[in-house]
Amino acid sequence: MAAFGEVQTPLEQARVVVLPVPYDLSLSFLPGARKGPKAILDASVELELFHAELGIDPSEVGIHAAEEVPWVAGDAAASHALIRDAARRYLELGRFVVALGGDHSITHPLVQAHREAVGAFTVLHIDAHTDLYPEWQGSIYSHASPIYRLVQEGIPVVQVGLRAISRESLALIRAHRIPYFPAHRLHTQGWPLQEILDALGERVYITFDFDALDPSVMPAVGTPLPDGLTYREAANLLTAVFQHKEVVGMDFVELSPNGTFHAEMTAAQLVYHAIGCKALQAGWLQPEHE
Ligand SMILES: [Mn+2]
Repeated sequence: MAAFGEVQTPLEQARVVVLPVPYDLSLSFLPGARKGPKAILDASVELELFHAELGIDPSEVGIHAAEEVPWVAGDAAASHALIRDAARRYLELGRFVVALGGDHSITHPLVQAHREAVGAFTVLHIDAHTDLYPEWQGSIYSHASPIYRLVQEGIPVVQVGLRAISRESLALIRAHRIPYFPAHRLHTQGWPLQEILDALGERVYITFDFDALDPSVMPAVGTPLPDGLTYREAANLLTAVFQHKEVVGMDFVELSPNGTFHAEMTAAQLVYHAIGCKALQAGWLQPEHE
């Protein structure tokens, strides 16, 4: 039986559902993100459950690792519908859903499910790439396109950590006035955390592409790029967002295991950190220190 952390909490008693989405049929460069969810779950068993920085044991909220969402070979639309339906099922039960990809295309059906279940929010998109391509290799279901699809649907987006920004993407960012915080700005001018928070609405969905992290800390991604975030920068960003916003859901995508176990541990630790932040924000747990 799969679990996130050492303990599998039954769904009835769990506040958090970790939803594995091993879908990577849209990947353009290096496939392998289908192995991401299992790698994160496997690594999570090694986590220290007490989170000293947060002063809580986030696993005490009750974490249920759900069944993997299946996919339909050769049918991206049908696969995305299965992802949307799986997320909606847990959202309708009032659970906080943490999806593990899988490639970044899964964010579109996940955001759809959250919009239907919990209403409006801003999407905080943390990534090396803009994912603003109208289509890629002929498909709107590509992992290069999910943010474009959200923008087209009028969903507010804030982008953080970008390093690969095409001229076309930049034109789109400007045309739609998307608040964006490229890595070169963060690393030369310092983190404008308040500006990022101000750009977000009161309710936020977080989509975290592991290639937002620097390849030196996160080598196990399909499309690595230098000048990425440190683990601490990513953790601080998540902490700040949870402290000031209501986070309604999140996904962590594009881990493509490559035999470097430390990458999987890093991914599991960051997911666990975010679950802990949610536990504090929701008042599910109280910190043991102040
Ligand atoms: Mn990316």
